[in-house]
Amino acid sequence: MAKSKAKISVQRGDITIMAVDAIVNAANTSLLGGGGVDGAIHYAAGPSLLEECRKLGGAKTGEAKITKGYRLPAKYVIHTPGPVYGEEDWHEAELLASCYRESLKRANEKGLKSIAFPCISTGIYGYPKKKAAKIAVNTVKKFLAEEKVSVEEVVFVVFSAKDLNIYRRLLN
Ligand code: AR6
Repeated sequence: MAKSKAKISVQRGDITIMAVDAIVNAANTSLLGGGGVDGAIHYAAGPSLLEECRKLGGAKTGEAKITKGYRLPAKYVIHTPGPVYGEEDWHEAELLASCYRESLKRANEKGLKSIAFPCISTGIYGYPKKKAAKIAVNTVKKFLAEEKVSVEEVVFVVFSAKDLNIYRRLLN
């Protein structure tokens, strides 16, 4: 039975402008920035974000670590390195699910209420969009139903029209 009445939605746009408690960053294991959404988040947050990230000592694929949001409207950034599609010895799905689960755990530990996710691993890391979206939606729903959660709102922030359609279908 679902314990949570959290609202899950999708919206198209730039995750860096989201005024939520935490935005999730599709990072790499160095946690020291990169291209794609990672680059956009570091650019918008300013150099203090990188300074804090340097102290984290990286993260393994599927883990998640939290920092402040600095100049972002979001209070926190949760950094999670997604799997590189085709290079994780068939553990891609498991690792991608772990990214969503671990990110929600970090949000919960701080008692956060709202969190926005990008489509982790579906850009530079090549994860097929539909497969990734199914994992994202199922993992979030399962987490919200099983765990005692502070999170009340989850937003999937997609960049492409294709992802918007995929998520709309999965959430309806
Ligand atoms: N807001 C929301 N979504 C975005 C934004 C944005 N501002 N910019 C891109 N996306 P990617 P990955 C979408 O490549 O595949 C970095 O170099 C994008 O369209 O950012 O997990 C890291 O440092 C796609 O749907 O992340 C790693 O080295 C999704 O975000 C590597 O890329 C993820 O694309 C991680 O690759």
